[in-house]
Amino acid sequence: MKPVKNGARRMGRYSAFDLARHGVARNGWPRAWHNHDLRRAYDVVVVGGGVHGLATAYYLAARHGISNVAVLEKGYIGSGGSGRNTAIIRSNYLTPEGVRFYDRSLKLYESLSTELNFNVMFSQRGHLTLAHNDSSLRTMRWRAEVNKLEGIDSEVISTAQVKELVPYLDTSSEARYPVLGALYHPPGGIIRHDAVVWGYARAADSRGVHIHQNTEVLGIDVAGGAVRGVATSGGKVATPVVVNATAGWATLISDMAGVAMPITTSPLQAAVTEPVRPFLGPVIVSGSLHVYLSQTDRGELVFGSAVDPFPSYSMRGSLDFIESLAGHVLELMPSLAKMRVLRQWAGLCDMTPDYSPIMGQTPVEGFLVDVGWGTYGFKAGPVAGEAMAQLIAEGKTPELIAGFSLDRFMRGELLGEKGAAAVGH
Ligand code: PYC
Repeated sequence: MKPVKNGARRMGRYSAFDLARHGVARNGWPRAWHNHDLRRAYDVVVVGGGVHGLATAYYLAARHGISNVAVLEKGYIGSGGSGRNTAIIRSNYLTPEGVRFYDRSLKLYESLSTELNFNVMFSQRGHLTLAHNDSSLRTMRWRAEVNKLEGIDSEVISTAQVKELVPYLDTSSEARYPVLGALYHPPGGIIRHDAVVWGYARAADSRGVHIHQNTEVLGIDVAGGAVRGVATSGGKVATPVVVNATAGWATLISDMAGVAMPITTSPLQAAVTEPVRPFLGPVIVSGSLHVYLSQTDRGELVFGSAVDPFPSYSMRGSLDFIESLAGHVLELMPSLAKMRVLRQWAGLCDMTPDYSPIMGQTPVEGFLVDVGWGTYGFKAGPVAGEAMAQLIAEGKTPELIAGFSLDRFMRGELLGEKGAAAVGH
């Protein structure tokens, strides 16, 4: 394969012959994104090379023609929350602001493979949130009504309908936590999270964005109330705009600009089993049992749980977690008893007081935030990137994120999205 000279060739399709040839060649694949020297100045510096940061950079270049942009990532791209979530996409939230926002993201995900010319493997297999008691059934009905008013496909279904969708689920009345019904959201599903990160990175790179991996931000230079630049492990960079698009390190980066964030950080653990024959259609969530599970295209079962009950920066799995998670999974599907868990991991969740993100401008001119995603970050990547890019390009906060501003905590106008959480917090 000849060296890639321009973005057009890289974005082009490969024939089956190309795929076979690259598959056996040792160094045959062209690089999807490139290494660059750090420029001394950028128009925009995005801190965090996850889906939020990369999407922001991509939309800045693709929609607004702003491509003198650096994405700074202290590890490798997708090594934070973007590679450590359970890749669930849905928009069946509780507040109208949340529903509208996540629905825009879902719509962007639906066309993302075409937009990026990269298969992100979005599988809209439906999403079921089980109700095991009257109060959760009431919350499901409430959510379904808000969803329908916002035009979202979402309804409460009966136990018999749940059984039809998921025959392996124990829906008997003898179950310890009987299933009384569920909130059914057909457009929800799962996606290949690495592909989303790589797709945005490749498309941003081909439009001139510089992606700097292994480049840590050490300080943010603020003078006269405005951002002037960033100090990094690769040297100093001048810039009038810094976007904090990190998770786990959101408070640390914001502190560098002198902006305090009402965020605490807790790990969220997840695990994956060996692959088995496809048997599970929709994503299953049980808030009461603190568990959600789905089957990947490769046949593995992915399980997740509630956030750990204490703040921590640990990204290791614990025995405690896997024991209680396995117990709850078996309460839902006793037939999984012989499956083996292959791996477990944790991602960091930045929790805000109202379970909603903090997005937009801050008291420091040019210092913008896209943080505080709790357990909702991955599914919001495209819309967050789109909105942040619009804010930077037009200098005006888009309506869709106006409710997520930092100053809502001073005004006491909190949003209350806890009832839409997949599991308890
Ligand atoms: O909000 O769907 C969700 C979710 C699942 C796992 C973490 N958050």
